[in-house]
Amino acid sequence: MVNSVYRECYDDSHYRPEFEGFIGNRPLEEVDPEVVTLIRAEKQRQAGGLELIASENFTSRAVMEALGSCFTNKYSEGYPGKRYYGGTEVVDELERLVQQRALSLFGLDPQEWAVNVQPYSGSPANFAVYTALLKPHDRIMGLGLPSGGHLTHGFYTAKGKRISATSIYFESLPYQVHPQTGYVDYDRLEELALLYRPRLIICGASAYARDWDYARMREIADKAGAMLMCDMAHYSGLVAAGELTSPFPFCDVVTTTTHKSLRGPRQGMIFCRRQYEADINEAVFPGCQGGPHNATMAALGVALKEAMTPEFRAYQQQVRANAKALAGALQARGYTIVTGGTDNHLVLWDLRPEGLTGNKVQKLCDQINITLNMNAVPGDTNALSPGGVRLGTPALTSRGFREKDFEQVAEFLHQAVQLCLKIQKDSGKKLADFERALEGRPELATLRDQVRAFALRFPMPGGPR
Ligand code: DSN
Repeated sequence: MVNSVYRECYDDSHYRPEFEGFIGNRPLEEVDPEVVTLIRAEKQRQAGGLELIASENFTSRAVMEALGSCFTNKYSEGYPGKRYYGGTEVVDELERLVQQRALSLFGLDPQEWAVNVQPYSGSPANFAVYTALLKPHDRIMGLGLPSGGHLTHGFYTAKGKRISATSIYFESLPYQVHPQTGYVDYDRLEELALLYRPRLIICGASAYARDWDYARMREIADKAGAMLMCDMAHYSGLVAAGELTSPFPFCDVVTTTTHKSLRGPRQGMIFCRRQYEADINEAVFPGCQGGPHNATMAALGVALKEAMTPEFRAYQQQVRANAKALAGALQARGYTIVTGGTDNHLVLWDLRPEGLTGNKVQKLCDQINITLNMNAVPGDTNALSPGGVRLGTPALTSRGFREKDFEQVAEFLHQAVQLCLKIQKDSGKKLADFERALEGRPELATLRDQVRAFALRFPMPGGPR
């Protein structure tokens, strides 16, 4: 029925069919065909390609519908029951519902744990935690960016340039993965932490294919007199499904985005032990943010409900099985996978033994409808021209890909790398020359058609848009 929700706002005696034609009720197709064209183009790009960016996913139609709801109209600075605006009674109910679902998804006792569901995304969530728990220039230690950590964990360049607000406002000494094994070097972290005495240690990463030893992290934090925070943004969906170790028993604070393996809208959440709740809430609002994005919060509520289903648990098991299958299929073709495999949703592929850099493989893959990103691998020195690529399975698993399909994905990647080598042989190693050499190559068009035909055999979640 057309506009049935709209009609539900009125009782029968007040409803007028002409309200449907009111200026604010014109459909998108009529108001902005240009944007519709772009939405269609993006939908076709997503459907006709292989999405391997480890931090991306395809959210559901139900999440999309809540995201496009009237909650977007509402300001609600403050927290349930304590707002700076009128008309917040429904938003209060929504925020409480989302909080309760978030705690219950991760099996947390509300007496012990609180959750803030207002952060706009992962970086603001992390910065709010630092604002709450630290004073400017306090010391922190997170996994270094070249080792797979996130920018907000305190990265600065080899020449000392402070890249993110975290390293501008706080002093940071990043720890690293072991250059040979690729695993987090806990022994070295302990040594450094006992010398550096940070106030906060951060675990969790964006490009690390192994589970974490949180018990060891807690032990180190305790010895060094530090608080322990986990940023589980990449793998919170796997934690929710019990597919990876839960950081909660060991940490003081846990942050996450909600749109990666958790498969919700783009937002962030901060879980904290009750003693930090007041400071963290104050740091989110009014410290770092204004009004929460309520439509996104509604969509997050939907995603959290979906994440409590047996289907979601099966999905996360498949995400891991697919990552293992992908790593195995690449290894079977002779390639090098950092740490020799994966425990989670991602695979870190070291291309240095092939004589390739990740940026070339990324450029070529863009031409053949495979989306991935270049990534530093252990021992890399140049962040702009790193020696590897990062591959993730959450998005394609949401389209129903299974292990055998990832065998085919590995075959396409193998062909891409072989083509890269052939083109690099003609062009030489300079990226600009390589990019020029990509133009008009018939082999690329053939491979792109094959990839597209393969991708289009699978459904896309999310509804028409
Ligand atoms: N940008 C995300 C990623 O790709 O890992 C992390 O925030």
